[in-house]
Amino acid sequence: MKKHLFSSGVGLALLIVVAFSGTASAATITFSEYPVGTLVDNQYAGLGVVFSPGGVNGTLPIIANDGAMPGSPVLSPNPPYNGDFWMTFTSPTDYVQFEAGYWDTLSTGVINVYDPFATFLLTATNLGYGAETFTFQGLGNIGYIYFNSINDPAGADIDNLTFYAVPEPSTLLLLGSGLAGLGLWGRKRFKANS
Ligand SMILES: [Ca+2]
Ligand SMILES: [Ca+2]
Repeated sequence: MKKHLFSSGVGLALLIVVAFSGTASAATITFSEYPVGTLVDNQYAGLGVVFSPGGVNGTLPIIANDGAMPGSPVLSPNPPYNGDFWMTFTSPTDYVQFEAGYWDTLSTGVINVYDPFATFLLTATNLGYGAETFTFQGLGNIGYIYFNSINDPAGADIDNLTFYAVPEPSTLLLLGSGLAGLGLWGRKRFKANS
């Protein structure tokens, strides 16, 4: 009887570890993961983001050197650096942050944010010169971000893309059942001891 309780306790502990690793998953992409010159589409799909051409240049973004950006190499429109591209978040995310630049003129960037159903949420632009950090949160789930630097002199690119995955319903369910099971286990153990 005691052995059975112990093994079920280990099982529950494993369940909970899995659930928490799901809730805490964050990804930061520095674009040093692949060589300069790489055209990027689904290389980062495992982390939850894929890239596709925008409507201006119609080309995939490219990993490029940009000596004006502190974290070079960067992800640039192609050909560098004037153009546009899309980011698609394939797992639900409610927090996205990246650096963008180098901005030579105010308000030339066009950064549009959409939910997973492609409903427009907001548009942002550069409020300063140089490298600027953009953070999108509190908007609900984010599905798509459109980046366009065509109107900035010598263009602009992005770097250090960070996003957090929202726990999926199945993960929450797992966490819930794990906690409920733990409660049951505690009660059983209390009974056994008394
Ligand atoms: Ca970088
Ligand atoms: Ca520029």
